[in-house]
Amino acid sequence: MENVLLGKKALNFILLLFSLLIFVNAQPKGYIYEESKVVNYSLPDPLICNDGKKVGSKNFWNEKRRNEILQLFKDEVYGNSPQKLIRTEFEVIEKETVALGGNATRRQVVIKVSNANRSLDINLLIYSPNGMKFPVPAFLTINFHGNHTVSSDPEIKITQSWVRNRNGIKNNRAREMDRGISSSRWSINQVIESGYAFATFYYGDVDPDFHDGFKNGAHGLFETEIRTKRKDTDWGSIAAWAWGLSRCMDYIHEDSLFDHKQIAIMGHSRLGKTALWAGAIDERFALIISNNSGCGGAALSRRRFGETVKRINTSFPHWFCENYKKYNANEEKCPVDQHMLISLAAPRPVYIASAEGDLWADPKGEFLSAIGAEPVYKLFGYGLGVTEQPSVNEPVHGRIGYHIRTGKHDVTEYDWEQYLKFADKHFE
Ligand code: GTR
Repeated sequence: MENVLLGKKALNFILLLFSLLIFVNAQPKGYIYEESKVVNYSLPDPLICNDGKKVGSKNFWNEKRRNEILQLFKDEVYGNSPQKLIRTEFEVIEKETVALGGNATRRQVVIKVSNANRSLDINLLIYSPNGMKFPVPAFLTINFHGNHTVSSDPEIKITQSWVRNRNGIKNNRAREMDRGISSSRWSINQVIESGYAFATFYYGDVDPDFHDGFKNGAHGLFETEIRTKRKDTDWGSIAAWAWGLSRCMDYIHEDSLFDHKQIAIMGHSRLGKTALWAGAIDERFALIISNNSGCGGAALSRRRFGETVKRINTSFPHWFCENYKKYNANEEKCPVDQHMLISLAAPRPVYIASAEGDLWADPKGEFLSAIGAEPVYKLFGYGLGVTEQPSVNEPVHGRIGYHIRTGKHDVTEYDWEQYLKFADKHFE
């Protein structure tokens, strides 16, 4: 018996070593993955104004400091999105009251945004729970590969927008055979069963994710402006995707299906960065969820743990504004760090989710951002509820929610279970 137990232990140990090896190799080389190698840094104080005044009340925060921080993020990190009001039309192009085995009603809506002779179509897919009293709260999400990939439902329209060449796609066109390939990331049935509507759109409808000098997508829509040269403070792609979330919210506000005061937004990875920025600039979003958003999202940049500002600006030169490149290997000169992005969500509930195997996104740095944002939440009488990073799979659901789960960079059923509990708790 003892031998069997010993054998089992040895096997588990070998398996652990093996998965550690795979995991270590999966992270790009030459970056920091150990806490002992993190440089000393000090964070800018979200409660000290540009003129040195200390914020002591929520009114002072709302009237002065919040705007200062927001403007710093616009000018130095994500860029300023156009304020111009342009024409937005909505058309429900399809509706089926017996979807997802009868539990839901499906709607597909085209949001057409026009400026002069240019226009852009955002395709919003909505499932709403059947047999519920309306209006209902909802999760508005942004997806990576097209609406047809979030579920195997054969009626979902296939995107006509540019898609990444991956898994055998060669011509940047979406394929019929990819229906449902990302469904493990979207617990749509659980969302519906919990009494929420689920809405999603494809990020490539808003801005194709490659650097074309800001000609296509939402940037291209504003090309007709007199401006010929982009400014260093102009919006990048993350700001464009966030702008797309706001255009979907414009539609949601017109539709009596939705409880307009209970709309949560959620995104993963680069789209988790997007969800945080959208929540900062558009206060209509009542709850904000960042899944494994990492560098330029929830993680503190000054730690230089995993992905760095220099690396992200080099791999993805179109995501942020030009000014952000000033902070390549120079993070301490940036007037903001990402805890201040989280603070812009206050006093709304915000959730930061990390994964143990996602060192590239710096789970500890994501947690420390939550801690760094807490003084702002405290002005409103709210907090996170812990002072140390919780153990894996031990979520905390204060007004700031946080968990680190086992597993890799991904969205899982476990993540969705937490988001649903968190929304249940905070959407009374
Ligand atoms: C990675 C990038 C991350 C994260 C991720 C994703 O390549 O380094 O910042 O955004 O992509 O969006 O999947």
